[in-house]
This record gives sequence, C-alpha cells and structure tokens, in this order.
Amino acid sequence: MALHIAPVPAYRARLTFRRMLAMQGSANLNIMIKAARKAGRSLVKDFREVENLQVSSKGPGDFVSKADIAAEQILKDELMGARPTYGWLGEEGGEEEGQDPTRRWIVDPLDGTTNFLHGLPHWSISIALEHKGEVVAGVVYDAAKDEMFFAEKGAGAWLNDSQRLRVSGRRHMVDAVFATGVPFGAKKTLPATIRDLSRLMPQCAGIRRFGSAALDLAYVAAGRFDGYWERELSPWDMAAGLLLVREAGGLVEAMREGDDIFGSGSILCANEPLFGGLARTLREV
Ligand code: 2AM
Ligand code: CA
Repeated sequence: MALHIAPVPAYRARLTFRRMLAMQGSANLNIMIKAARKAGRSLVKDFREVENLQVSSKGPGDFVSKADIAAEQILKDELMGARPTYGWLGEEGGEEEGQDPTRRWIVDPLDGTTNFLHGLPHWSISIALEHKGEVVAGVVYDAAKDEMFFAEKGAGAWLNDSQRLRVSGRRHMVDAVFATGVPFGAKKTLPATIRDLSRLMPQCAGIRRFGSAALDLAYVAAGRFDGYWERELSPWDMAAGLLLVREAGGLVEAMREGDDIFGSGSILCANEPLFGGLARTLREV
C-alpha cells in the first residue's frame, strides 16, 4: 500500500515556529537574524557592482575586501550594540574577550569570498553564539537567494521562518551526494584531499565543491547534501553551520575521531545512516 504523508500547511508550520520562539524567548536569535539581514543588504548591493567589475583588467579584488570589511562592521555594530558584554571572534576583526567571558559571537561576514569575487551567487554570512565553549545559536544567511537558515540549541533548525529542517533520509552510499572543499594554493592537505576523492567517488552518486563551508553545512541540514567534510577551516566557517546540522538531526565530528572540531579545523558530518560509511571511507589510514 502506498504511504501518503500529508504536507504540513505553511501557516501551521509558521505558527509552530512562532510558538517555539515564544516558548524559548529567543531574543539572541532575533538579534542575529536582524544583523544578518542588514549586512546582507549591503553585500547584495556590492555584489551587483562586482558583477559589473568582472570585465575590468584589475578585477574587483580591492572592492570585495572593502565590501567584506563593511559587512563585518555592520554585524559588529548590530551584535555588539545589542550585547556589549559578549566577546567577539571574527574573520576580519580578530578576537576580543568580552566582560562576559562565557559568551562570544563567532562571525564570518562573507563566507565564499572567491565566489563573490567571481560574480557567482553562492556566498553567505555566518553568525554563531557560543556559550561556555558550545555553540548555542547559529544563523547562515544566503543573501543572494534570500535563504535564512537558523538554529538554536534544543529548538531545531529552520529555513525562512516557516520551514523546519531535517537532514536527508537517504540510507545508501550509492544514492548520496556529498560536499567538500578542496584546498586552495599549495596546502599540505592536498594529498589527503585527492585520496578522499579517489576513495569516495566510486561509492557515491556525486561530490560537489560549492565554495562556502557555511552554506555546505546549511545544505546538509536542509537535506540537499547527504554529508560534507573539509579540512583547514576556521571556527567562523563552521560554528553556525555545525549547530544547523545537529539541530536538523545530523552527526558532526572532526575528521579524526575524538579531535576537537575547532581545534583541528576539520569537520565531517552526515545524516545518521550514512555517517558511519562516510567516516570509514575517509578515516581509513
Ligand atoms: P572564505 O570565503 O571566508 O575565505 C571553501 O572551501 C571554504 O574555505 C570557504 O568557507 C572559505 O571561506 C574557506 N577559506 C578560508 N581561507 C580561504 C582562502 N584563502 N581561499 C579560499 N577559501 C578559503
Ligand atoms: Ca569563511
């Protein structure tokens, strides 16, 4: 007998999210979403300019650095303005300890800079809130496509207010599409990356390299990718996205079992049925 599952009407899902917000009293998440939207407007405006600058011989390099710095300033004004006692760890602005040593913002104003520079509409803003060493809220905003991914510890992962996110339900490696990042420049992880690809390619349906770690993680949370791994990342690339994946029901670890994710700069995640197969394939010595 065919199984029929009725879709949840959008208005009901929205109510559920509002109720969730009311229950959790998630003021920090609201601050993060507002900040992401504001920085997103600035980046989208600059991105349109970047598309025009592709034809110039110098390219849009300096312009993009300025766009990145301007976005971080907006985020800093919004987030530190609302929570002045929190600490700060940002890709552009470095690290500052706050009066409250237990909480800090971990922010990447523009993740996927190379895409942005080339006029490719796949980049994001990543904002995480860490409390006592644990990420408790995360927002990844794809401003070009107006997709706001967000999560709060214990309250689930969501897309654009009304859509609850779940990792994919695929169970077999042959059906799975995984994402990764390949190292840029002459990085020492190049041999490991080539080994990963040669092991995994014959086992799965495809491997994608989209260029924004934060969005790769958001896509795992949304069930678009079945898993993702990457090495040599920074905390601001992964912090918000790893909470999205966990809150969507996925498993997240460092590449080497037992390592700290931020400390190792590596990440490996997938839905539960595929995590073991992916980890075995990539971790085998
Ligand atoms: P970024 O765009 O903020 O630099 C791509 O695999 C991931 O690696 C992106 O999240 C990207 O973040 C990160 N990354 C860090 N340093 C990079 C660099 N020098 N060139 C390209 N990507 C880099
Ligand atoms: Ca980044």
